[in-house]
Amino acid sequence: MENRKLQEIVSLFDVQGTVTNIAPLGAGLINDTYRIETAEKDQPNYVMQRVNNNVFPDVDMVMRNILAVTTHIRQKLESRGEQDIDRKVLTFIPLKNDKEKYYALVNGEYWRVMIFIENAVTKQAVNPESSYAAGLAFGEFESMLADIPVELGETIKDFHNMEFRLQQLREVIAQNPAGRVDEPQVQAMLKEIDARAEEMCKAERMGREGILPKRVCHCDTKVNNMMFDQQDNVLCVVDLDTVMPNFVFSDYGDFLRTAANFVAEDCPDMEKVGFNMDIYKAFTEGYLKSAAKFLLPIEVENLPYAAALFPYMQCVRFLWDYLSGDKYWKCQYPTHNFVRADNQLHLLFSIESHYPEMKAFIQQCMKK
Ligand code: GN1
Ligand code: MG
Repeated sequence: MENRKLQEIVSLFDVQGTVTNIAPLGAGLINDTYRIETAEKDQPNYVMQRVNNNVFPDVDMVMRNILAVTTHIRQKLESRGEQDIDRKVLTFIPLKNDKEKYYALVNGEYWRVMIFIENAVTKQAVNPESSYAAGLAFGEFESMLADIPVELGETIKDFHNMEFRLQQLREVIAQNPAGRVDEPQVQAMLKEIDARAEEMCKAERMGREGILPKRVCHCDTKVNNMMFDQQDNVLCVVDLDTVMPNFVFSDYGDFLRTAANFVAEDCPDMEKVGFNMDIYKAFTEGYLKSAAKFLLPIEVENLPYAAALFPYMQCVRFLWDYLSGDKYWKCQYPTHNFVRADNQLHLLFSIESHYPEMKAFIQQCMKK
């Protein structure tokens, strides 16, 4: 996008200092992100983002959620006497002419600005040490938000609702818009999906029975949604658009889905797909260290289920997109979505084979 236009948009926000440079930042697939540099040494640099309104239909709700969450975390950090708070929680900047408003609507596009966290890095992959740190950080994030005084909105409706995702799949099977339903590999995959459908929807059932609560969760707990300092300590959790009430399984399960697979989620070599128990153990230990104090027994007991649920759900979602004709995820080749779905199914197989070991490890952590 043109620099002049970006300059105009930044100028709507209450930023301090003189803007000297604007350059694209990162490689996010959903939002467009820019780094805003200011001249003065004692003024912060900023990050400016265009929020993807197709994925997030209610940007006002997204920003209300984010403000509630960052304000609450900031208060917690202050009351604990933490130093360097601007690097430990995101700081959003209001508009110049409306200090209550944290986004600008310009020509139908939604923009927001936050302080750039200096000397921080993101990671694309974890080792057991950073996985432990990530577990601690996401558990701590949920723990700090356990007593948030406002009810957050659901920024993507039914985002991690397994019953809904299966319903979507059934609908696309009935319509068969891409003519792919009868492919033998699709039919074989559907058998595997059906065999587990009942079990995999148990979170929704427990929710209805009133025995499983929803809590404020991050809902996109990827490794690369955390900022680390130069010493590998987690500074803060970022990418807060999907923060919403959900079962805790979301954060635990989706992290492991992305971090504990030996290969990328679209690796076509299914023999290489598998669940890395070292990452699993390190993450689980960190997570339980900060989360055990508020988790209910039913939540702890079902963590292995959560680890299986997310590859299963992602398999269903990728297959749904494959059968829809690849409308949601960008594809590099015609069977890309099917390969992704197959990869997730193989990850699930591997997780299932580790169930007893996973359960034993959780019990061991809970005794500490
Ligand atoms: C999408 O764009 P990205 O990678 O952050 C998706 C996640 C999926 C993921 C699978 C809003 O996330 O739920 O797990 O792709 N986000 C949305 O690659 O649908
Ligand atoms: Mg991200």
